[in-house]
Amino acid sequence: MAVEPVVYGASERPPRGDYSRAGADYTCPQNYALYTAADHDTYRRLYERQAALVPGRASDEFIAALPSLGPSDHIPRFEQINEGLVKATGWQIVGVPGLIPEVPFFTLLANRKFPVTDWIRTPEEFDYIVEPDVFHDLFGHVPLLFDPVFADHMQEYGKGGLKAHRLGACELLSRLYWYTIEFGLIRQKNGLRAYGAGILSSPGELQHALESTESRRLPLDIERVMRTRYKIDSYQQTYFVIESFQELFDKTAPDFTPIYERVKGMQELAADAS
Ligand code: HBI
Ligand code: FE
Repeated sequence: MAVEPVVYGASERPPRGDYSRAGADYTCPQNYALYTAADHDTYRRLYERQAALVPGRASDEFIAALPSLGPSDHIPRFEQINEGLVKATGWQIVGVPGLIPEVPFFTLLANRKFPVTDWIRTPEEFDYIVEPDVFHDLFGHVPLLFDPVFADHMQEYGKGGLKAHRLGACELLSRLYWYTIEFGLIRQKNGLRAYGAGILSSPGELQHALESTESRRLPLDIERVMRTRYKIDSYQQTYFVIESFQELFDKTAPDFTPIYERVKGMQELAADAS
């Protein structure tokens, strides 16, 4: 069954990836034969650059789990990562042709399946790409799925997303995803660290998020997050900080219905609101 591709955020470009490969749940097997030597080399170079930057900047749990991605000199096979991941937290990664609509996305998360785009950026896009590619998803998102508390949060987020869809609150909930799972910061014993995938997979933002004096860093406040707009193609002007993944799990466990109602009646905040 051919499924409609989806365009994410404000990117005008048509979505990348071959959606004719996707099933009704939008997943597709990792097309390993698709990768060229240049693709494997792009992955190797991206991994090498980020792995040199994450010590002292990424959360302890990320550093501990990074080796679970397996070899760094070529694009790993998803089923090899899954051998360790399923044992660790019951999660598995599944191939997708790219960004997928919110309900299939939330449904996969609610079933402990993380969608990983299976194509990789071109060498010309080495420094920046709008859509998530296999490097962003594997390097940015997958290591923390090995952490039990974070893994539980991700499944609850998926369940919450299906509820938000029923309530017409997906935009509000996507801000929570953006300011935590994509661009979240955590204060740990050795200092401020990044846990958001968008930061961890970006050389520039990994330094900007922790060192920039222009950006503001606020304690995680769900209502404030849901009021705050975000930009998808520039460094964040606001970061939200947690003290532990348990805090993230606890703060996002309650039923958000009353928060959605309150926030809908409030003034939205710009990404750089003080
Ligand atoms: N699809 N493959 C993929 N990966 C994502 O991270 C993703 C998505 N679709 C929608 C989406 N993220 C965001 O809208 C979330 O806030 C739901
Ligand atoms: Fe992402």
